[in-house]
Amino acid sequence: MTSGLPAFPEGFLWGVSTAAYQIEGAVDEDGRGRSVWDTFAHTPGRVRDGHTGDTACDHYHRWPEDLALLGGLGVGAYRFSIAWPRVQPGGSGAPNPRGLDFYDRLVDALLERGVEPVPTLYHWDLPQPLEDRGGWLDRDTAHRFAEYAALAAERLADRVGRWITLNEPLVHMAEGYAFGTHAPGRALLFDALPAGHHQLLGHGLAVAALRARGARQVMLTNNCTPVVPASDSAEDTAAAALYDAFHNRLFNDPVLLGSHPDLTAVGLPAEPPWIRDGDLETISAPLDALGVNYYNPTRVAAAAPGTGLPFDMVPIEGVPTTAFGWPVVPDGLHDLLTGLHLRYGPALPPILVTENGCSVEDTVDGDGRVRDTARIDYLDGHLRALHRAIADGVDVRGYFVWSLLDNFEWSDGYHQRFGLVHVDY
Ligand code: IFM
Repeated sequence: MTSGLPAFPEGFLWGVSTAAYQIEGAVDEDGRGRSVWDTFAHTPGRVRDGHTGDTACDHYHRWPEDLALLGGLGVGAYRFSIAWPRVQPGGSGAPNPRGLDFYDRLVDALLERGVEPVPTLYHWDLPQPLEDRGGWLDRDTAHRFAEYAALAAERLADRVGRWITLNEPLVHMAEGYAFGTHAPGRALLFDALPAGHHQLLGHGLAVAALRARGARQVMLTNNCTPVVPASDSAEDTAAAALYDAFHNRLFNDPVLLGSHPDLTAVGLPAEPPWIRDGDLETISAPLDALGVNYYNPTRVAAAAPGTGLPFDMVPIEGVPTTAFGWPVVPDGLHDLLTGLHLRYGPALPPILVTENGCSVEDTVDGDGRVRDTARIDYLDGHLRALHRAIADGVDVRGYFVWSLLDNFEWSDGYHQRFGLVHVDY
């Protein structure tokens, strides 16, 4: 990975990422409440082979070993997520001190190693009692999220400077509420849109709560993809623009521009009733950085009959794919970053690439080692593309690999290995 890589700017932040439900396990310990993922994973047929996060990588118990592995990588930062149901088991009210103690110890141990802790407050593990009251479809969840953010900051902001509010609200809305392939498993198609807006509102309210408690840098992490029309026909081009509006602009425009993309082409209202006066001002509070997760570009054609969707995602031909079947297109990272720079201009804050990586079917050699050539090639290509984007003027300040460890890959269970470190489950 390092041979011949060009030099990155002084102070560039190198890190690795994980998320609570994907690695922690210990779902019944120290007063943790249930989350939507506990419910979903224990519902037959929802997760491949019935896998759950009950034990995951047992990070809740083995975190000192995991931090030793992190130390061995020489990274400057570790992005992890705080499990809301550990901090507020019922999703509201007084904090559970034992839940906060876990992250308190983790933060101290990271700082002792000279590694910057970068917590994400929400990586999809909504406390089940909040889902029972409507989850992210209910506007009140945004207020509950800000209350939880305040509790986390009261305990940790004396040592944690950089905070991420939400991870990939698009993916949570789409997979969790529109298609039902993730928790909480609702399949509402366009009726899921309020779940996206309420997450962004929660983000905006949390920004203020975090800053009031000493957070120095606050960010949101969005999953972004460069969208490529399948042909230059007017139909494919229009479908690609629509897909771009849903995947990228729906979550970047409100935050960076204080506006909402036009989705009237699919019959949605120009002024959606779930967006109330003042919401966009709250949501567009200036950020210290934007977190960008990149995996692959998306090729889009005009709608295919019978899907109920206004666009069709079609394969990108002639490129390698990951074990997940995702196309490997390093240039897509360059195109994404330069595209954001062009689209948002001065409204774009510095960027941290908060996730990038690939799943690989690792094989452990006779000597116990994984010779991870496919992953090394993937990272090498993406780092070169990232470097080119910086050379082209995009202000990127850091890069985090997904993931430190192989872990629970949501509805694919333990089948996709994204880790720099191989886990023998
Ligand atoms: O594992 C996920 C992560 O939780 C969010 N971003 C994408 C990763 C790979 O699918």
